[in-house]
Amino acid sequence: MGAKKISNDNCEQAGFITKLKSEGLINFGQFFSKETVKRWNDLLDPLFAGGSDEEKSYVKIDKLHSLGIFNEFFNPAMRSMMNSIMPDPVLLCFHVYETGHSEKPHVFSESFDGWHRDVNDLPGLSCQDPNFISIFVHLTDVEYEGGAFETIPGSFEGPLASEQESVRVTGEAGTTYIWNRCLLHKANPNKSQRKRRMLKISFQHNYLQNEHIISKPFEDLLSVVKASDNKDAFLEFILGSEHRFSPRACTIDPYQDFTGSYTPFKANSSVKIGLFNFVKGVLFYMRKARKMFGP
Ligand SMILES: O=C(O)CCC(=O)C(=O)O
Ligand SMILES: [Fe+2]
Repeated sequence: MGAKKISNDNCEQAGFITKLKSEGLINFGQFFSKETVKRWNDLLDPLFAGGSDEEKSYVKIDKLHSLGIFNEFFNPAMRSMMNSIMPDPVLLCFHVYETGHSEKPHVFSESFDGWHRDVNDLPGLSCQDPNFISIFVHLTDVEYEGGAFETIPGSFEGPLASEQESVRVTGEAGTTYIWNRCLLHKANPNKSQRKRRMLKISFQHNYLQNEHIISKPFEDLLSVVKASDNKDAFLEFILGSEHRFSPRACTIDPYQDFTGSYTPFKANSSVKIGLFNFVKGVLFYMRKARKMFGP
């Protein structure tokens, strides 16, 4: 796929974008049919079998691909919905997880009762714009006390305050919604006896730093998809095929040749890194490399 120019044109044509910008949350209802969800669950059941009632467990992207769920998820409606949000979506998460009975939220339970934002500081980007998106698909019915995801519409910035109105997303299996990861949100404790099974995907612009897309599971899957007989440029792109040069690869076309005049700077200094900062830098990259390539 060639370089694409980043533009908001397709965003403006899609009616739900205005709502997504103001509230940060859109419910698409039964995006996937009951039959589809049942088929996916039949494939997933054996992989989730066993484990205690409290346990949290995952089926990861490679497995979901080999089961056919990955390809089926990206149906034409899903592709056009994602492309309406941004022209250059790249994944950072695609997995199914189950959360069992618990008195505490399964993430960030130590902070403000589980309330958190996934992304805070976006130099140069507006939090309200849909730059960091997650899609959730309930694979089990989720009731109010069944570990429902909760968020505060419009809470892109500013502190958490008591009495703010929030939405707990309940709904039958197949319920699909998208939300801006800059919103304040939490996972409620699952007080029911049923495990909550959720399909989660997250995506963001190709040009943004993305450590996930350069991790082994994603890179391995990109190779598999590239080797497939059915060439699929969309799947290759969302798996980072254009993200190859650095974590900050940019696919924006140059506007035009710059013709204005400028004065080159003359070197008048040099970089000096003290031993302390050098060692700190080395340790930082060693830790990062271990995280990326380690066991
Ligand atoms: O599992 C949930 O309901 C929410 C988890 C969460 O905080 C997230 O996916 O960012
Ligand atoms: Fe989160």
